[in-house]
Amino acid sequence: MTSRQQPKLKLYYFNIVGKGEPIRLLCAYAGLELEDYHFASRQEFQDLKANGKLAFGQVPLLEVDDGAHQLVQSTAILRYLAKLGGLYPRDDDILAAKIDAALAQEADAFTGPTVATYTTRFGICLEGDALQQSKELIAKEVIPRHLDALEQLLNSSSTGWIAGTDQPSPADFVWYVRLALWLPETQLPFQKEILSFQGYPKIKAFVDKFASLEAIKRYYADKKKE
Ligand SMILES: N[C@@H](CCC(=O)N[C@@H](CS)C(=O)NCC(=O)O)C(=O)O
Repeated sequence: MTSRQQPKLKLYYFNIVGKGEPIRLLCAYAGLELEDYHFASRQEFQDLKANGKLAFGQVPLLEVDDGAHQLVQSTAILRYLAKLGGLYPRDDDILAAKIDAALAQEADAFTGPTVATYTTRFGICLEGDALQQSKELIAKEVIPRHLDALEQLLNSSSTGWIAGTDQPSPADFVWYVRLALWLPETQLPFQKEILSFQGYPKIKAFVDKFASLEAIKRYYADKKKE
């Protein structure tokens, strides 16, 4: 898509992977021009919040056409961008529901790790042994259970993409970032077999296939030069 055809897009987020990276990667893959704005400080984010620009007080925020629209919630943003870029079906409700389910499943899978990492944000008072015990349960039981389910899903995909789409869908961008970029950085006590997807050949193939996409390789090569 050329810049003349597409709305003007500006992403506001921190200079971290988090919820911003799937958005950046989807734009890179779909050829959507995106201004990737990083807050210079936490105060700048707090100011944006105080100005009422963030519907739920959270980022990422995608500003469309110089403030004509302010979109929040990363999965809503991803679906919007994927529609612009031809990566989300507009006339196949069943396929769309499968993509949505894979997106929702990612959120379910990573609720535990997210809460255990950012306890106070969620009003959870776990600490000490109780927190450690939770982290171990998440790393040894919860995430492996979700990976088993993802492995099954990929096993039934004829394309190697999670929802069986011909091209990567928003679900693939979200899962890739979680599996390949977020998981290895967490402080949860994962066994090294999990982090290298041993016993999950389809997940390993998915991660490798995604990382080998020309647009994704180019995106990271360009980033290195910055
Ligand atoms: N479900 C939301 C979660 C967004 C979220 O948790 N954003 C964090 C940053 S990664 C945030 O804005 N936190 C508010 C804060 O730090 O005060 C999404 O997917 O966009």
